[in-house]
Amino acid sequence: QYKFWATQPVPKFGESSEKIVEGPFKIIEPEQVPKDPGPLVDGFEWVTMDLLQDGELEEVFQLLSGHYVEDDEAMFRFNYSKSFLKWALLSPGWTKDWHVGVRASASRKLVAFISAIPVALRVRKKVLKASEVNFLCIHKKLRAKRLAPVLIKEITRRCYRLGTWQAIYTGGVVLPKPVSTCRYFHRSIDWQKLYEVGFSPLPPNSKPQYQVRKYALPDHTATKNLRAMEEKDIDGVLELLKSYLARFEMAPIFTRDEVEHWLLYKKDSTDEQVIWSYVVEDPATNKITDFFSFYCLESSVINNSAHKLVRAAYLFYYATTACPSLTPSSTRTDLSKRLNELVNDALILAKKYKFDVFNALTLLDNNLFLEQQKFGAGDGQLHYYLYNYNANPIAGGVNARNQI
Ligand code: YNC
Ligand code: MG
Repeated sequence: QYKFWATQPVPKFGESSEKIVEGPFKIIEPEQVPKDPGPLVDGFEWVTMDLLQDGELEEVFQLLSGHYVEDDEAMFRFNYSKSFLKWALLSPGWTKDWHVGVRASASRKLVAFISAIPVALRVRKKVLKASEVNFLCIHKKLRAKRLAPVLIKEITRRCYRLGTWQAIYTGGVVLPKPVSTCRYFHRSIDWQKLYEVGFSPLPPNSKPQYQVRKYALPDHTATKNLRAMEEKDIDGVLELLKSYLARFEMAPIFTRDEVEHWLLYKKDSTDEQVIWSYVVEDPATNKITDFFSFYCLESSVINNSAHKLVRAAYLFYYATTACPSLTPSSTRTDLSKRLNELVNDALILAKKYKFDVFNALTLLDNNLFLEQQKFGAGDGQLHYYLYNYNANPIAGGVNARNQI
């Protein structure tokens, strides 16, 4: 059981549930970190991928689109677009060194990948200089050969080499030992299509037309002074987001550059749009009082002649001043009312931009609107893990960017 993970600086299952003093499992001496990668099985070699080269980006895209995460019944597989991969992997502070590939020596074919990006991650009161590890993927023909631990050890070495001693990662699989666990919720937008691809069942005693009516949405948003986020909003959004996230036990510390990168869609970009962000500006004070964002991640439908892709919007960051910690006169009921208004508008916008479904996790204040906005619990869970940092469990969800 967990032959590899048992050797790593992570908590074990079944250890006492008493409160621990939080901190690293081990201190690594920089001079003890090997300067070169460990050995790979014969016939394969390490490569560093240059995602600024369209050909190399295309190779990572192709590997993931054929071999990345599927649901348990193998009906859908994430289809991260090239624009998405640039957004996710070329974020502020990125380094090529953390875009690690494995090629077959003879054919030069890319057969595995793992990546990391830097993040300042706050865990309760401490801020860790950490990495977010994501997009671990091994070609289907090379599975179950213990290659994953080799990739994980290599990305660890490369993080250590750059003085990054902690990491955060997420996954649907259970490993020792989650610091937090979230559930996926789904809100149908095009119920008929979701039914046809086998994503949404027809509940007993219902009829398709009832389901379609249940999920109908207005054509226009309702929140006053809501508009797409612009360049001039970056500082306002940064300030609002920072104060809103302060009340959660774990969250990244955003910089201005990160707000710009993760939240602002540049209309002049040649990339297709990945992120949609909206703000509410108070016309009296010109302050940003609310914002929300969602990103686009399509899934391939694996065996369906009518539909090839499901277009999903994922709720990303949001914040509102209508919350007790920002506005002392505001109650939890006010917060709930405001979030329902904002998320209902997010659904309306997602419909306008042709999304089929809107997904959210049980984190931040999402429990205040999921039911009212007709989200249903999915069967997927998302576990959050910290590497080389012992932390007490975090209830009610955390928020790291690498939920993406
Ligand atoms: C997983 N998702 O338990 P034990 S999420 C971590 N994350 O080890 P093999 C995983 N470990 O149990 P395969 C894992 N899945 O013996 C499996 N493992 O201790 C562990 N799928 O290796 C597993 N992408 O090579 C076991 O398995 C060992 O050939 C078995 O490869 C696994 O990106 C995988 O789901 C997932 O491509 C690569 O199945 C493959 O099956 C695959 O024999 C489809 O491996 C795509 C997929 C995973 C998405 C993600 C986050 C990854 C985090 C990795 C851990 C990072 C730690 C921090 C490092 C930086 C530290 C600093 C500073
Ligand atoms: Mg393997």
